[in-house]
Amino acid sequence: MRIKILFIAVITLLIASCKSDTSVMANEVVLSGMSFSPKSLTVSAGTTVTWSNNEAVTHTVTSDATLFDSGDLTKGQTYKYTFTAAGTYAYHCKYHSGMTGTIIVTSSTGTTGSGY
Ligand SMILES: [Cu+2]
Repeated sequence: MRIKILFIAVITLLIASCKSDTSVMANEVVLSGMSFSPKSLTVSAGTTVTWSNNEAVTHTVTSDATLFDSGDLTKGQTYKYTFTAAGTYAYHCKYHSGMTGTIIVTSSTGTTGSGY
């Protein structure tokens, strides 16, 4: 009986940790269904964005301006890039022309361009 209670406790803990994991991964783009999800992601400067390939198709995360390139990402592989400057960064998958995405980086100070 004691083991049963322990088992339930462990399961509850596992479910709780899974839930907290999903909320932490806010700066993540998932590659699935032949698209980037979310297609457009807004982060503040200094943020590291993680791309995760969730399907059995090889994709790449390639900057339109050749700023970054993940190379081939097979299922389960991830790629990280840290955006240090504000701006709009368009990227695509070099294998699938319909796969495009945008990372919008806002100034980390929160100011919206006061003319400086
Ligand atoms: Cu692709």
